[in-house]
Amino acid sequence: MHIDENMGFGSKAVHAGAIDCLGSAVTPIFQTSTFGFRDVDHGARCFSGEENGYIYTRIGNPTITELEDAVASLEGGFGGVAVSSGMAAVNTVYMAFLSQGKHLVAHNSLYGPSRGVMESIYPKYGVESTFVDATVVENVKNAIKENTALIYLETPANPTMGIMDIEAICKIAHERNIPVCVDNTFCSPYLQQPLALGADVVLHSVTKFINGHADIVGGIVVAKEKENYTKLRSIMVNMGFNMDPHQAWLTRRGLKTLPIRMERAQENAMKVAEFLENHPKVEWVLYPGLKSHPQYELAQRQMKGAGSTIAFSLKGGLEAGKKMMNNVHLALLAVSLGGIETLIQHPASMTHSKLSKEARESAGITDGLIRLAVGIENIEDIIADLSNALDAE
Ligand code: LCS
Repeated sequence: MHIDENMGFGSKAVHAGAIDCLGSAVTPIFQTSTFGFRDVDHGARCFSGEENGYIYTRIGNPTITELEDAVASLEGGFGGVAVSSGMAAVNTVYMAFLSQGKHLVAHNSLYGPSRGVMESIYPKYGVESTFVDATVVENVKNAIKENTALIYLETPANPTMGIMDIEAICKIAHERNIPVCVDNTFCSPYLQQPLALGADVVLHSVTKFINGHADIVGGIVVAKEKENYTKLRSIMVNMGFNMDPHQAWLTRRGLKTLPIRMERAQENAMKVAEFLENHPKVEWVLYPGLKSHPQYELAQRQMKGAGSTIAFSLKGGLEAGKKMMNNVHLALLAVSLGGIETLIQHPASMTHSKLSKEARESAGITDGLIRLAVGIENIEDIIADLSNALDAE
């Protein structure tokens, strides 16, 4: 299949990166650890980079290349690097841009471990970090130091749904030659393309929307320019962060239906957000599609849709929230998001429990915050389930 760069998103989601293999409609799973060379000189040329050829699956594999090319095409980047998990993607970026004596500026509410590793592991290697409320552009500017080597955003943020102005932050960063990475997991490239807004690197936990079926864990990093792509690829290969061919194949299959899954999930999420906002037991709701969201205008400008993740809190606080979460039946009480099924979870005791209470509170992750990842089930069933759980005594 010839891919025309001018094709629509849906066509690229289906076809981009496809490898013609004996006419098969779907690229096969190259379930092999190694690849034979024609002769010793061929092997040497593959290793030196003089000739493109597969060597060993940790370094590259056609099934993985297909996924990397597809996501790079959808994000509008030079190239993609698929890795074993979203956290491997985060660490690939941290390790590619940060080293002893360097400093990171990041948003204060990130997926728990994306902040956690910076506070518990990277200081051992001489890397320092400052976490600020990056929904206020001025805060990012004020946190930049002489040794700042990376600005790291996650927008919308997990789990507070804060939204950062990618374009404005990239402008400030680039005036100082600092690269910017955006974790685009909550939007997927269907709703937001950070590279087009100025970011240098974009990453995903493909466990979420890109795969979309809650059956694999994986990650990917896409760089806008070749130089950063090469740096990221080198970390993946040498640290052994590579994805597995079977994992890549499932992810590529899931990606084909991303646009229609996302449309349905966000249509459901909008209705759920309105239901929650009007419910007498609900204290507040944060969803970028609601006018009450503090960065509603920015969301309208920066994102093509509001996505399907909602944060909310009940008037009865943590106890009321626990009762509700213990009484859902259709929704699964489970971490993760971006899949076809509705999931509900409690960040303070689950995804963000390893952060200090102080770090959580300053980032707005209150004990009462509940995160809901809306799936593609029938909306009447989702709302009935939540309504019954809210009414449970
Ligand atoms: N980035 C974001 C924004 C995430 O939400 C997650 C996982 C990761 C990176 C890490 O990806 P993983 O290694 O799990 O593929 N978020 C999860 C969550 O909110 N609940 O469970 C996992």
